Amino acid sequence: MNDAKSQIELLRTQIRQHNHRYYVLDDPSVPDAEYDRLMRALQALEAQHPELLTPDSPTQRVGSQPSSAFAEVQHRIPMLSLANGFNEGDLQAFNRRVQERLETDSVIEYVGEPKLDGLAISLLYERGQLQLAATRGDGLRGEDVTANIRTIGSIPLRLMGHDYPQLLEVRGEVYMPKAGFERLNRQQLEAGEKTFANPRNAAAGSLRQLDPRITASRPLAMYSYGIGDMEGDLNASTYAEIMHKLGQWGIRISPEMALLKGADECMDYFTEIGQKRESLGYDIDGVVFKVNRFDYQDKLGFVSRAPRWAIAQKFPAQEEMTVLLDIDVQVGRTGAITPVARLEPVQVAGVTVTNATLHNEDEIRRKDIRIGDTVIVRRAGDVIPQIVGVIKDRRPQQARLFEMPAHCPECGSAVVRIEGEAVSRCSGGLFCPAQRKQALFHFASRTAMNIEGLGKKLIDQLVEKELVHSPADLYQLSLEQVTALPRMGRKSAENLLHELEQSRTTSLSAFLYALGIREVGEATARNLAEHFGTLEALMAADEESLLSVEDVGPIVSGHIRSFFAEAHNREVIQKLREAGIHWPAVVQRAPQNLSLAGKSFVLTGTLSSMPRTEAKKQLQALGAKVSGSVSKKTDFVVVGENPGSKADKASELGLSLLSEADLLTLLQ
Ligand code: I6G
Repeated sequence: MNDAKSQIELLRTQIRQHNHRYYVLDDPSVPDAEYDRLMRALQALEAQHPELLTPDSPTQRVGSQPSSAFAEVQHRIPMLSLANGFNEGDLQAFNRRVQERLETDSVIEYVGEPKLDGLAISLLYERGQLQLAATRGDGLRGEDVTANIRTIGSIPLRLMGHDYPQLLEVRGEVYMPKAGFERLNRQQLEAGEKTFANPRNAAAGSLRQLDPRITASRPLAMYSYGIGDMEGDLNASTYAEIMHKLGQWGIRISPEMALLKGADECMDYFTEIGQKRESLGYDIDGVVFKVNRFDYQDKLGFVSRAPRWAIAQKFPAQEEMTVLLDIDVQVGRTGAITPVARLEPVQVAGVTVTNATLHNEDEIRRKDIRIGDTVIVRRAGDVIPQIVGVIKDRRPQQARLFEMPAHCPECGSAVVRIEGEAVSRCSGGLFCPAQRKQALFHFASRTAMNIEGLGKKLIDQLVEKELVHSPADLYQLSLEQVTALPRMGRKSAENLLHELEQSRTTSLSAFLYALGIREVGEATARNLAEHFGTLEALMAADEESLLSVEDVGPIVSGHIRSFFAEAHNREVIQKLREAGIHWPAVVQRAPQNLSLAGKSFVLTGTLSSMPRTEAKKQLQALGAKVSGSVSKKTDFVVVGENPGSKADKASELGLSLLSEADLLTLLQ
């Protein structure tokens, strides 16, 4: 019995340590299989000795049954809100107010942290055990979501160490990482369930589930931003010290937290976090600055339920409302017809947005978007603006449903939708000028034939004047023809012909990519070139040999075969080669001789010893495959400084993470 007790305690300690490394430090210490073994051993022992079961056991995260409602919780100390700042003036004014109230001219020390776009939460620990978790609610009363919060891996059921106060209320923000959000929405779509408009809604919806088993299946996480009530000794005189202690007790705190002197350093930090925003792996809507010293915080006090010692400096909103004026369609390179929303112009994150992609017909139906609706537009970083939802209350009576046109608006060919595919396509192929223009634009792009100066406008003119029908025609253009184009000087025409001349020397992989075969991106083109060595061998390849190429499955092999089976495509290739397009012989590698053959890598974050492109080249030279996205097939993720969401995803999938030092050892 005593033996079982100590064995159970040992297993619990080990599992808690692994949880801490995995969820809190983002630094897994054992493979998933080992973790699962420990968990199963603990479950088995607890089943044999139910009298030894305790609520803080790592096996007890999903213990409770669905409830019919959440109980109300009165907060021991109100959960306040924060004053907002929207520009540098607001931040400078905040700093001046702080100095004036403190009657000092000295530089004030602040702590800066990203402000997560999630839900505020209060966690009550008594003698180190998690007793109660409540949402913010109206700040005075929230909802008891303890059963759900217990399912979140990054929230400890029991604090680490011994020097924590008897009673400690930890406050923080529960959020859903962007990678987890994308995955959840994909799963929801596949299951025919409703998708979430953004990670915040997904986090809120997941936390307010009456069945904790559903919450347990959702990728939620938490960062703490301070404490509420407390009984016992804390021995801290600054916010930074408290946050450090919380970290030691196993609570997750932001790795971006920084000590800053005065408003100018705060402003620099705000700019820095703004630049990092897209790569953080979770949504943030600003930066919070807090006066670090507690004696100063006490002296500053509160005004209308917000502390005078803190400010939330906001980024420009990424979501705004506007009216959907109409839906047009655009024809892409492969004939895909994409509905595009025409919007009443609206400023989103500092840019005027007039169009947004609507992806496909199903997406419009699923979101129940109608022409005339008031919609929510989201623009994040470089991402094309999206319509995330409709405000149904504002739907006018005359709002209309969208209908996919039966004929291509560019060439009049029939629009077809293959069963099982979400995309509708123009059946006009390269007879459709829109497809031709897009194909030429792709052919000329930097990572394809790299024909500088051959942009969209020039391609439009060449196609409309019927000078160019296929990429091969580009190489037949004369100086007179190009000079005669509107707004084209002799010098520019000469430059274009020079660029075309230069592009005649290329590589097999760039040429394959330039052909624009469906779903053959740069990496697949490279794999095909290395595998087959010559264009002739690839053109003659049967399905079996295509399937043996890395990254090529039945769909891609089907696209490749039907591309080369098309007489018109073979003719264009022939003409291109006659026009002098050539490449050096491809050195086919013997993968079995290479130390990293068959291993797949993903690089994330900044490397200090070399650019990522160089690391990629060196890994590929050793036979490794370097991919841009993390999946179950990834063997190693190399994590540099300030890694992006790929590192989060890799941790979630339990993949092996390598540091830059590990990478250098491998390359040597
Ligand atoms: O809602 C919040 C987000 C982040 C906060 C907060 C915070 O600090 C990083 N801090 C306080 C003090 C409050 N709300 C009230």
